[in-house]
Amino acid sequence: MGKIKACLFDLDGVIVDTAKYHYIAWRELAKELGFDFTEEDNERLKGVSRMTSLEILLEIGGVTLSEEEKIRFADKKNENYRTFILKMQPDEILPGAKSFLEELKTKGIKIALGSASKNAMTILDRLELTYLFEAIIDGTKVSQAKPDPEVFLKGAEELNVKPEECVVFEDAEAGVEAAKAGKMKCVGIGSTDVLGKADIVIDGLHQMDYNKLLSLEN
Ligand code: B16
Ligand code: MG
Repeated sequence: MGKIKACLFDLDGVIVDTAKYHYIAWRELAKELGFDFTEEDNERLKGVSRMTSLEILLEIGGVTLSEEEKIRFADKKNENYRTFILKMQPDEILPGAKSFLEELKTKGIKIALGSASKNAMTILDRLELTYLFEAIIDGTKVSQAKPDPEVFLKGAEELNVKPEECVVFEDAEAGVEAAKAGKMKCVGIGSTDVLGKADIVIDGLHQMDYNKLLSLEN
């Protein structure tokens, strides 16, 4: 690759753990529909869009709904989920995330968000991180879900950099695939078993710094 000019970050699982709030809200919906939804089931929803998440949930419960009902239930889940994220505090930022973003800023590396969430702006505001992002590509701005590279390609475009100059940080397999499909370098956050296609895999952004980033140029 060329010189690294930008870093693109997924939100849930990379900068903050919103999965726990998604889980509570989906579990309540499942309960209302008459079935159990476990934490293990919730793993399947990470990085997946809201409507696809609902489809997976309904498949688990063996429930069929009309399109109209699906929209109503997805809205209901989102309203419940928002009561949690509206109470989020900056101390919920995952370890090392803010200091790494700040370090990138001082080194002149551009920063974008590339998330499936339609609530990304609210979350970044609650965490007081919005000012660090030059571009925010979220679920309201894309038509193709990861593993399609659209979300990251749009991020590169808004930052005015080439895909080859970007490094993506992702916790979901589909996100790693999206980065690779977009010809970007990728740092996986989580386990090598799931994120084996990433260039390197780390436990979290606390294990990342500018020098380690530059080592990806080679
Ligand atoms: P919303 P990411 C994803 O965030 C979550 O991992 C996924 O569980 C959620 O369904 C999706 O956002 C959509 O979220 O309902 O807020 O639009 O990992 O892409 O930052
Ligand atoms: Mg994620």
